[in-house]
Amino acid sequence: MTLKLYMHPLSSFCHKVLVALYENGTSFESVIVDFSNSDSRAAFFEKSPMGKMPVLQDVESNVILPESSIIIEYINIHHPVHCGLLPQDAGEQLQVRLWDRFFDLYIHQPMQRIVGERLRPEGSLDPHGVSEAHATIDKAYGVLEQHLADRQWVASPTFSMADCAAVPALFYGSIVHPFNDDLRNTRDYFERLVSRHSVKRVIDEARPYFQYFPYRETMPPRFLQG
Ligand SMILES: N[C@@H](CCC(=O)N[C@@H](CS)C(=O)NCC(=O)O)C(=O)O
Repeated sequence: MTLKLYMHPLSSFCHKVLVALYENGTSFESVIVDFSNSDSRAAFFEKSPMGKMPVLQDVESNVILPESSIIIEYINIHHPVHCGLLPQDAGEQLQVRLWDRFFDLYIHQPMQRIVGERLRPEGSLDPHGVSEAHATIDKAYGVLEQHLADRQWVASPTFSMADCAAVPALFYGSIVHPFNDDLRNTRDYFERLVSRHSVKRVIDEARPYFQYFPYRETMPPRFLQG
């Protein structure tokens, strides 16, 4: 198999790339990284010096790439099957990249900050950082709600890389910072996302691992039970 994805089924940034791979119909081998296993960890750090997943390895062309957005762009260029995750038009591409950044920076990373707090030892808690993260997500949900008023997908007429970025940001984001009743467009958009085959498949594959998610007690039963 020419493409290997180093990943973990619970990892939110891996979900973003998995959605893209399933949407595109790309064949790949997944290699599960286990940070608790020293051999798996050491082998992974050789490929990803920052220790962040996902990482894509293209064995045939000897390319190793971290960063979810860059991996999706690489697949779009070098392994297109059904791809359309980045539109042809340069102006539309910018919109896709803009909204991809929006989800990663203003919802996904603050969500990680909130989840990470539950993994910190007693003396290292940072409630101020957590409340800043909640405030950032709150602001971002407001911006998204307005933007989605007349759109089916967030950045282009068809499902794009920006929607791939939206999936884990809103999936885990809605658990740690639920949508309030005013966010109708955002709720409807989220339902459109989770009803796609690619997204259902990612959630199905993650389900056995949801028991390890620090906020599992607030996960909606429909995702826990399938
Ligand atoms: N900017 C990176 C973020 C990747 C990232 O934060 N990955 C998390 C898993 S969702 C990770 O590897 N965390 C391990 C760690 O920080 O030790 C991307 O887009 O791929």
